[in-house]
Amino acid sequence: MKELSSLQIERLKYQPKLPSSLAGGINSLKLTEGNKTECVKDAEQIKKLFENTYGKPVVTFETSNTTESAPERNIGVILSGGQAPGGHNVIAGLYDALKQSNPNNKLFGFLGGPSGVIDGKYIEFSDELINAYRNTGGFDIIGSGRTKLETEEQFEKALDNCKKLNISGIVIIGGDDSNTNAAMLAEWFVKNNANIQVIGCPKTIDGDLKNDQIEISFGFDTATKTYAELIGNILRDANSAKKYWHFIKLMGRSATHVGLEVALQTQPNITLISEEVEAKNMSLKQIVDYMTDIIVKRANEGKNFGVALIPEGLIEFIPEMKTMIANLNDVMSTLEQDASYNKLTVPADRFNFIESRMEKENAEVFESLPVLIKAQLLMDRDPHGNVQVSKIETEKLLIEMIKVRLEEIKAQGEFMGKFSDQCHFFGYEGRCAFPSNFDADYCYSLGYNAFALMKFGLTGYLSSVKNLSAPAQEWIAGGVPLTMMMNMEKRHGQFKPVIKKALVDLNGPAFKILEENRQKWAMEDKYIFPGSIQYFGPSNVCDITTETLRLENAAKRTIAAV
Ligand code: FBP
Repeated sequence: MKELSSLQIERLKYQPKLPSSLAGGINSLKLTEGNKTECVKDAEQIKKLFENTYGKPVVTFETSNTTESAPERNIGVILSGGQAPGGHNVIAGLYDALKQSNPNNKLFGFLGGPSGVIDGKYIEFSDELINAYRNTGGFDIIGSGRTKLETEEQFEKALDNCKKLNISGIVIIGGDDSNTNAAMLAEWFVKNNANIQVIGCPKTIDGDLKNDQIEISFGFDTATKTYAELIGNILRDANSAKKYWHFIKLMGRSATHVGLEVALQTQPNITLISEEVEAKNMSLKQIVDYMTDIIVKRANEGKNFGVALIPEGLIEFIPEMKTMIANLNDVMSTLEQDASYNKLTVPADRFNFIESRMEKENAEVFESLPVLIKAQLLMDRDPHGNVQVSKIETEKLLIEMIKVRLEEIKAQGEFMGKFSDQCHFFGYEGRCAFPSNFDADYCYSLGYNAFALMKFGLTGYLSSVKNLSAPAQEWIAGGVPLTMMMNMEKRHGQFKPVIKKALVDLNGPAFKILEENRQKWAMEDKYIFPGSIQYFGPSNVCDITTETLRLENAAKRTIAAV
């Protein structure tokens, strides 16, 4: 019986590339400090909440000519939130740096996400375990979870468990919510003289943890390449059979970075961008009209087929829905304790009860939705207070509304075609793929660099590796204070400090390409078929990163040159 596939065997042997500033060795580094930093918004409140970790400088590493010996230390690591390709390589990079620094150092992995450090569930990594997971997808080496770290009791338990293991640093690998956890924990440890550093690593396939300092979150490259391959295959199927409209919902939570990137890679007929819907104040009816118009025009040219990309978080960006969901969240945050609500078992009674507590206009919007969508909107929020958009079937809502609209147009004699739909949801398919060479290298560098930040005594920082559209050797390694990315937002009905999500920039070069071309792509079938991720072969096939990053970095270079 075979235990590993040929690809698994070959990927285990891959040696990820490091930036040359780190490649000289972990004990031969020099740190340069930049200017002090400010948070993105709500500075007064954030400063007060992060008295000890606020305002630190951005830092960068260079190779130094001297080599220093390093004292022995134990470090913990947590994988947090949704899976993203490359997580295992962050741990491998961290492990290699730590062992290079001092072979007696130990790395502990907390199991099942942040709850592992609270409950004291952990494993100690060995060479054998790490070697079995190098360059693999998934988070299964220690598992992940979405527990929010915020209470005094949780922090105390975390401290106790770290003390038992003599841990002096924790690396939290996560997205915006998980790195908010990292910032909270870092601040609490300093305030309580715990002598435990906390460093975050930017993970999420959603691509929404980025800013001037963080060019891309890891996993975005591999996930979008995986979806682009699948969409390319569907485009070819649609173009071969010529009988279906494929509606593809794409993961990405609130932001549409995933949708935009795969649209640039595949050029489908329709791509909805949530951020544009919000900016243009488009109602659900206007979105339906926009899509129907393209379906009718194509049908009138004999093309009863096409592919439409729908962002997972669309519903939260349609203005009337957004206001309604905010109101619904407030109402729902009071329901747990409400005996008269909790005794209701029939969905319709629950809907009526909730509507009676909502503001009139919002209640009307909620009331107008199909039962399926209403029920999906009432599902539990995640521990960070987010609506679980992956469970809301927006694509089905749109299809139902488009069918009604097509009937109306047919009655007026302006639509003679057919509309036959197929629904897909691409999300989980991409989150655990074998990391692309880019993600394998980037993640390994992030992990290695996280230990470098610890070596210099920093805490409350996010591991940062920049200049990512250049070859790996030219990447710039350093760190960014987590508080720099924070602002106050309403969660579970209360204002909390959180890392601000980066949404699609409608003035950015990636969106501009979509905007300039989408009319042509809607009608002329300029499909691109990217094929599957390649790991072995020419560098221009295997090592390239996303279109979004390429375009954004090219634009930055142009601005810098002026
Ligand atoms: P993170 O923000 O934790 O990286 O998770 C991203 C994501 O994959 C979203 O795109 C999606 O909405 C969500 O996780 C799904 O969550 P779950 O894995 O709990 O179903």
